[in-house]
Amino acid sequence: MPTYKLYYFDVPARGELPRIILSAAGQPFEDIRFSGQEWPKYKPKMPFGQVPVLEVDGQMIAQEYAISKFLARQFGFCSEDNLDHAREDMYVFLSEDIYVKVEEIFHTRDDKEKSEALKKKFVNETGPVMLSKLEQALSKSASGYLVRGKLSWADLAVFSNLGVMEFILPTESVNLLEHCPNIRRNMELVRRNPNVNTYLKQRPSPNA
Ligand SMILES: N[C@@H](CCC(=O)N[C@@H](CS)C(=O)NCC(=O)O)C(=O)O
Repeated sequence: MPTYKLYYFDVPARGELPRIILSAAGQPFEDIRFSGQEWPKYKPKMPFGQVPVLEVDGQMIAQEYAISKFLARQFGFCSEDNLDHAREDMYVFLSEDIYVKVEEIFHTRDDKEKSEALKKKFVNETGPVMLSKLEQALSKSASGYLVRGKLSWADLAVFSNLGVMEFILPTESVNLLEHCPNIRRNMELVRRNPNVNTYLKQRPSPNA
């Protein structure tokens, strides 16, 4: 049985999808969280000098989506069918596009004017368009899941990436998701998954 260690800062962000996939699988793992002050101690040990990094039996894997796809395959959250697999990826990377916009707003927070302009554009233009595509896809799903009528890494990625949106832009996210009942239902399905729910209850509160 492989052993898993996940290295990331003590915030959700890019470490959260791997943590959620491991948790959804019911797979015990060492959740190695650190502060910005502690980071220089870890950085030289990471393959690309960045995190998240997954250590599997001593092998270090970098890049959030390489880690997440490996874990999704390992634990049955990826379709074997090539076309369904591409459809899962399509939603994973749509949620990543949303993540990137939100991350940009967060990273420019010290430049109030720039950050506010980016936020305004996201809240009024890009965000609603991207969310509407997801909402449209989910409105056709009887099960509430994105692909194959069952939980896949696409649902977990949406939950994780939109969770970051809710964390960075709490008030704006309530308004953005108000008209997206099917996204809210999808996220609720993931939140109520017993393994995910256990993880969420014991997850340390983020210190962004
Ligand atoms: N494309 C990489 C990006 C990794 C990345 O930007 N990691 C940041 C944290 S989100 C990091 O390690 N920053 C510290 C540093 O670069 O020294 C991924 O998806 O994993």
